[in-house]
Amino acid sequence: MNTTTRTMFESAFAEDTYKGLTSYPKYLLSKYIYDEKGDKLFQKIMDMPEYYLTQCEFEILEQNAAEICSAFSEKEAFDLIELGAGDGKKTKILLKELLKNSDDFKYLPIDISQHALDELQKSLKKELPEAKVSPQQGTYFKTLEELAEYNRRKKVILFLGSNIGNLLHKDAVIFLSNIAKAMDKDDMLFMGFDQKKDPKKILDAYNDPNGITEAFNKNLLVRINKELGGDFNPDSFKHWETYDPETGTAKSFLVSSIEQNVKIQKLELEVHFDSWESIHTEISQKYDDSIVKWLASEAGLKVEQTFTDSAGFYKNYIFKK
Ligand code: AVJ
Repeated sequence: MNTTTRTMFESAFAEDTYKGLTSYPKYLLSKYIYDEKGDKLFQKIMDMPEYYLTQCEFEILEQNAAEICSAFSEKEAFDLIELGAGDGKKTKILLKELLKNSDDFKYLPIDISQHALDELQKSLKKELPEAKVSPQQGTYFKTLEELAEYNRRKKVILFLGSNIGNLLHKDAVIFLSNIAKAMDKDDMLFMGFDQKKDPKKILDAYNDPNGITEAFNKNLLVRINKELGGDFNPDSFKHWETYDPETGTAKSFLVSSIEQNVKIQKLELEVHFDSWESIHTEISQKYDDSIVKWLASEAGLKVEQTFTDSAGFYKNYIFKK
């Protein structure tokens, strides 16, 4: 049986896993890392000293909160729409600043997870009770589209954390174009992009000595075992990170250290691994100004303003149509 004759799958996860493990070279999609355990491991990653991205973006927001917020609005009412709510730790810096200036805005976090939205709303009620919050459960683009349709207020869209880095450039352009479609002339997009830097610094961020990133990467195998009846032995795979300074692409792999067969019951599949055969699991793209400018122009957007941290490791850009 191969991918073309197999059409019935119990879920997108099952189908994508089947496709990835029957391809050559093998791959799995990084979006499936994030179940409950994957979310917790990513929280831990953000607390690691090696994972500089979080601290850098935090520093940018703290140091430039006033300037960023004054760019967002010249006293007209607006909606602050965030793609991927998370725990809101970084966004709260901006919310505080906006409240300080008694700007007329409403905060609309969009997330697929109702649980994440509930937690965020609870913490905002406690910490920033004056903020007007209207959580939107759903996928980014569908929700954005709906918001754009019925809403005449100015929109400022936030997409933090260099999450765009999981996309190849052609998909990043599609992603940005979809956002641009929901934007009017005065609307803004505020986004984080991790920058090209010393390759060693990048490799260390994705290969910590405590094995947290390894566990995060291997959570794909753990999840296949749990949800699809797989019998992967995660210990027989090695976490491996590469960075190409020319393209700016960091890649994560799981490499089978032995020749082995893995059964995945619910896919009715047995997967053969040669020794040292790889599974590609994630890309974490790094950028520079010219790549960002090019991506933006392909999507019909223009870079308006740029903010960076003291080390110049990370940048946040404001885009307009
Ligand atoms: C959440 C996609 C921004 O690629 O830096 C962290 C995920 N992977 N460590 C990134 C991740 C390994 C992260 N993003």
